[in-house]
Amino acid sequence: MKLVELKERIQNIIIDIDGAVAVLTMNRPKALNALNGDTLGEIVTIMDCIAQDDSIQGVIITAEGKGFIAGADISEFAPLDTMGGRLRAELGQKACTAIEKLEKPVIAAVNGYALGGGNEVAMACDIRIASTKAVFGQPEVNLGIMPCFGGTQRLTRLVGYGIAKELIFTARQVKADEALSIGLVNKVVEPEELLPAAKEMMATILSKAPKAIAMCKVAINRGKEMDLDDALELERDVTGLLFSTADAKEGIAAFMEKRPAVFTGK
Ligand code: CO8
Repeated sequence: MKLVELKERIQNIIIDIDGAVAVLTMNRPKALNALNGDTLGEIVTIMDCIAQDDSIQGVIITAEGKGFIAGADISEFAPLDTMGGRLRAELGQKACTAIEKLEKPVIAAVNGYALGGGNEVAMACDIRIASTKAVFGQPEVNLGIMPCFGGTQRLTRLVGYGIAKELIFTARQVKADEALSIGLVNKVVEPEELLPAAKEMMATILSKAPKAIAMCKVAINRGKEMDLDDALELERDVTGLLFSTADAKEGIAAFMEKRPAVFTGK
């Protein structure tokens, strides 16, 4: 199914298609876009659809209102028992993993509160651009629970053990500038510049060969879970695959002929 056909079936996320870019706007502003079960399922459905839709080459995730995503929807927690809590964690992990594993670039344009599951969604994206109004944190211990949409793992990989433990143990919220200084975000811009900055960066990425970007994503994401020898072998293997693509032939020929490359995604 094409993404455009999915639009009407999705309740909590606005899907805009801007050329080859899907702009996904989280849209439960009255709850600061908190992730209820339905929204998590919608993220999985959208990512599955984008994976199959050749007309979409990149994704930007942003939000309506003053929140990016203020976490999982706490109003759904009270009835959860042991298995219910585990299943909800699994669903949140599934949504974040679907973003991370999508073999297309995903940029989070973080406009406000990115707390708990919201920070976890942002961290599953490849690149994070924050507005000066963005606030990040993992407040789960305030609720007697813990980050469980991948936060204990992805935050640690992004900012290191010491800072990840401090932020998770204290539930301290960090503003955009600090998020930049600890490597949690790539860039900070004024609020009105947020979407343009995300689109501009995406346009730069999409001007490159799509399969090369996809294989870079695979090598970086899979490689970080491997020892160096295995990761380097993966890097060699996916490099070999790229040499079979028309875009690699075009890119190399264009360089030799001193002309701009015209990539087709093949
Ligand atoms: N879930 C549900 N509703 C929320 C959430 C949320 N996470 N966050 C905000 N809301 C709602 C508020 O209840 C409020 O609703 P209403 O107007 O009906 O009262 C509305 O959004 C606006 O919020 P506030 O009035 O609180 O706005 P403020 O500007 O005063 O405060 C904050 C903003 C600081 C973001 C504050 O709303 C807050 O602290 N929210 C909760 C943040 C949080 O703790 N998030 C982590 C949740 S846990 C998680 O994400 C991962 C664990 C998942 C475990 C799941 C497996 C079991």
